[in-house]
Amino acid sequence: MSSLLEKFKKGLTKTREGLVDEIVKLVKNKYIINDELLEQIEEILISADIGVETALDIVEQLKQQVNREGFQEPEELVEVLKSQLRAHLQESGNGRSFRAEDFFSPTVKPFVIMVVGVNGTGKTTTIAKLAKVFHDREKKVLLAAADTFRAAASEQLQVWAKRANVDLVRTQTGGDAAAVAFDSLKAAHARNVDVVIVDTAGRLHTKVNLMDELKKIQRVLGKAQPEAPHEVLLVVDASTGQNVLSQAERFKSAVNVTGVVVTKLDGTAKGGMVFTIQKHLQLPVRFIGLGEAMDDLKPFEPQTFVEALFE
Ligand SMILES: Nc1nc2c(ncn2[C@@H]2O[C@H](COP(=O)(O)OP(=O)(O)OP(=O)(O)O)[C@@H](O)[C@H]2O)c(=O)[nH]1
Ligand SMILES: [Mg+2]
Repeated sequence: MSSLLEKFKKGLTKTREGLVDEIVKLVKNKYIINDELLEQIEEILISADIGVETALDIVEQLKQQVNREGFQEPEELVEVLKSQLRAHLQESGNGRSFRAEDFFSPTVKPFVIMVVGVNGTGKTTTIAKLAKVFHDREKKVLLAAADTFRAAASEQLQVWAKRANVDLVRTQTGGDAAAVAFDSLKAAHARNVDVVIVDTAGRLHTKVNLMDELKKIQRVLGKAQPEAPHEVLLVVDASTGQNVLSQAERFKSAVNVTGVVVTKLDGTAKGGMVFTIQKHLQLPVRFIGLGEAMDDLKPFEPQTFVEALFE
């Protein structure tokens, strides 16, 4: 078995227990496939945060397939469900397949990544994890501590930078976040840096002035280097619930979000969130967080994700 599958399986234990194990338990105790059974499956899907619309969609397709192919045994539904879930993940998310290989071997230099999201979702740790992967691939990385808002934020990033063995540009708390972003790109050009990752302060998506600051950071990066930032990653906590949609819409309208990182999947049974994001946001999930350790951030692979839930 591939190590990625192993990692996904371990990190998705809670979602597997709350979703697939529940459904398997349910169908084992039933003798016929009827509306009641399908409704119960629907409820389980919704409770795993797959989203009402997607859950209804999946159950409708289950129904059609049952009628078409004449399934009799409730247990036969599990395989059908698996292929439905796989199809849903692959069809959505903008249809673009994400190749981590390309992401970690960028052709532009410096490759500029800006990381945004509400408070505490895991932005700074995600940056550290990404920095380590780039560093391990012998890319020269520079981190920009453009979270000048929270006291101790840049110290936190400094600790991570040391651990990942990469450089950092910072200023004092309360300093100008956009200036840090600008300076980091200037430094990157001067120091022949391959990858710049810009950390930003966590902010409530409803705070207009803070969202304006993000716009400014994005604009300033573009001034220091045309086309930058090349990636704007929105980091969301997997346990957020359906509120993730309004969060993401606000961030999308402020900055040019290119992809999503779903963190803390290891801590929740609500990993169905990934389906919600791919379906409703027209944004690809790029990475998922499966724990707090440095190598717990993994590229999102729909196929492996579904496989891990069913094994
Ligand atoms: N279990 C688990 N914890 C995670 C994961 N990602 C981040 N965390 C934890 O979430 C907490 C917050 O992480 P930070 O990286 O500081 O979050 P942040 O978004 O930078 O927070 P602010 O800068 O305050 O907005 C830390 O305790 C992390 O260890 C994950 O995938 N799994
Ligand atoms: Mg942070």
